[in-house]
Amino acid sequence: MTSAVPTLGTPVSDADPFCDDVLEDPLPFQAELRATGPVVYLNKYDVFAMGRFEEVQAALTDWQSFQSAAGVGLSNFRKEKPWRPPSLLLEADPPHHDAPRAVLAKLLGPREIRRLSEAWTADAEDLLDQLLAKGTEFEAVTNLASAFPLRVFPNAVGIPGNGRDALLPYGDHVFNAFGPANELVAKGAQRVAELSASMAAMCDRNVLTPGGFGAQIWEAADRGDITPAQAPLIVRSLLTAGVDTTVNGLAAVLYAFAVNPAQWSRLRENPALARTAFDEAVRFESPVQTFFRTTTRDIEVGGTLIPEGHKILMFLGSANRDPRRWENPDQFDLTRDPSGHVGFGFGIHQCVGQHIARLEASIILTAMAKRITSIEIAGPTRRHLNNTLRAWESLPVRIRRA
Ligand code: OVV
Repeated sequence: MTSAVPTLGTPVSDADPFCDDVLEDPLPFQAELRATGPVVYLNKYDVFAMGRFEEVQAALTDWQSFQSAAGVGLSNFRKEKPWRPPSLLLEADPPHHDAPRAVLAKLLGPREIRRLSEAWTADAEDLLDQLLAKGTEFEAVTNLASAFPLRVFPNAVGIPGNGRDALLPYGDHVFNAFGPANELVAKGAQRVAELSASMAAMCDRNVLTPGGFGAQIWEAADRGDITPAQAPLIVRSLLTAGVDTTVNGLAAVLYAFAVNPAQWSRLRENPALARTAFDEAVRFESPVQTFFRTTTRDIEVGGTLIPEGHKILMFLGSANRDPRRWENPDQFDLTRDPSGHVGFGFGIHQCVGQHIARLEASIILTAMAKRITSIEIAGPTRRHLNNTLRAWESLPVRIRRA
């Protein structure tokens, strides 16, 4: 392996941000990273890391110097063959990035998706009524945080019933694969051929329901906005980036409320805070913890010269907890303005599905606020370890009905 010689004076760390202990609880590592410096060289992976808000946001903004086309994981696509055909959005830069991005931005825009509100509200109310009819204690990851997105999102894309089981495990593997080739990746690799085949089948024009996002992506190809070869990969992006993320975003907000009962009261008093609550949870937990970039030139950041062609690991979760940017960053607080967090990224690659995510979250939270006076943790919680996601395996909760 070629190793960069970090500039004299650049702090060096031997820590492994992808080891189980850090994935289980990344906050102590991130506090140390921020304290160590604006840029820290990670020996173990030969990458430069950024943990402070200012530098992370600046790097995300400067896509010309910090490219995505060499991959946004540890693997450098200039040197290593990607394990799957690269995403036309996430793993691309202008100009190639722009047409796929424009197609999705239009389809997933705040006005375009309003038409989904009514049906999704009915779905949320039905799901909650059925769940609460069974009792006041339940496991909230399976029964709520996963159940709601899986009920509404695949239908909105227009994918058939069979194959849906692949969505969460495929997404889990993609997010693992952004990290190093550790045990988590090895475990996912066992099923990857089967899961990739299911995903590809769902992106086929012939199976997509008319009127859904998937069919509309193909119609964009008919218009010539994108090529027919691009269409299935753009559907794949929607299905890859749209499920595990929203599931863990919802799990994050449920957990945050369960351990901050005063904030739940605040939401009950003012359900219009549902959107703020979700963004505050995305800041607080940062379901997507990290992404890499690759330098396209020698560039100086915070006194460190980062050589061209190097991988940079940006800690979105750490930036979202940086006390230089946020007052009491470790508090989940509905009175703060969380806008400006980098939990959805920043700049030209900022999450194109964020309006869908906010719509799902605000609908389920609003329906919950009507029905539930309190929510608390009712047993041992369990994290789901992933190289990129801050995820939950199990959240047993006890609620009180209104
Ligand atoms: C943001 C994100 C995560 C994972 C996959 C993709 C995007 C994709 O475009 O495939």
